[in-house]
Amino acid sequence: MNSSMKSLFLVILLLNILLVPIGANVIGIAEFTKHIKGVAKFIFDGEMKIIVNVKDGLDVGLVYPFHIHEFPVRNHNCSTAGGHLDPTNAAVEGKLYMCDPNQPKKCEVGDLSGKYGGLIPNIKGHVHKQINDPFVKIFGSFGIRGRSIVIHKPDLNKTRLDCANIKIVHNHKRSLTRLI
Ligand SMILES: [Cu+2]
Repeated sequence: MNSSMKSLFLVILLLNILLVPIGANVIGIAEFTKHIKGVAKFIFDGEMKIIVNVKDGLDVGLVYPFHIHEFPVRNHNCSTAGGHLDPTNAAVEGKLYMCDPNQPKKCEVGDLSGKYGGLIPNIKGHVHKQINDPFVKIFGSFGIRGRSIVIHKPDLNKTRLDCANIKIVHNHKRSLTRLI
């Protein structure tokens, strides 16, 4: 092995040491690309941490509802995402559903803005919101796998402004095997 190869190996080793701890627990990513430029990251550290970053597409002065929806989005059509993720049947058909943020357990699991408030753009139109949610899981009926995120307009019709599928990040085996 010549010296340039040795130094290359050293760089790769260093990069591994530096990068693995930072990204190790990111287990899901949803990227908004159509009307909104932004990303939602899911990090599992005993509890689900959800980080939403929006760079463009939201108006200052409005509060945008957002949820985990039951189905993945097909053909960029947000109506294919179905309803909110609600494995506990918190919303009963024919009854008015209201989420009390003081009793998040009684809310729909996917009702993130009901439990923790909507997305509020700052003066630049950017959003950085971080949530710790004890109910959202990775797999199964409470899981993010195979789901999507929908950001709604704050109007009466709850228009679906944009949506993105949650992709499970498979290259972080260490954090995944620990959880299964
Ligand atoms: Cu929704």
